[in-house]
Amino acid sequence: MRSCATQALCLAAASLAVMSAAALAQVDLPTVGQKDRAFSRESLEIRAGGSVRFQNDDSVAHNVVVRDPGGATRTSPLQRPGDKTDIAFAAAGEYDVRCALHPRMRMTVRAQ
Ligand SMILES: [Cu+2]
Repeated sequence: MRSCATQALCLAAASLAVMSAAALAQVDLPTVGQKDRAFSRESLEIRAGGSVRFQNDDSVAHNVVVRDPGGATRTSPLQRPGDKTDIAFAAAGEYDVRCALHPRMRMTVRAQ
């Protein structure tokens, strides 16, 4: 037994659900810009398990090197101007975030 009155309504409801999920994913991610060889903020607090979008708004390439609370390091692919990279912060704790190409680019993500 279908809950939709017609197949057309079912399809409309399904596509709306997909669109809103995609829209939420876009809106919900906190974003950190990379511009003038600096991160757009010095620190950011998020929920543990959340992701952060790093967006290269600069005219040069960057990357994102994340040191986890346990000391393990993750390095993103090279980000060319305009590239966006989503990085997950699974465990609660403080993460040191840097760019390997520009040692002065540093910030902290606190997940709780
Ligand atoms: Cu950089």
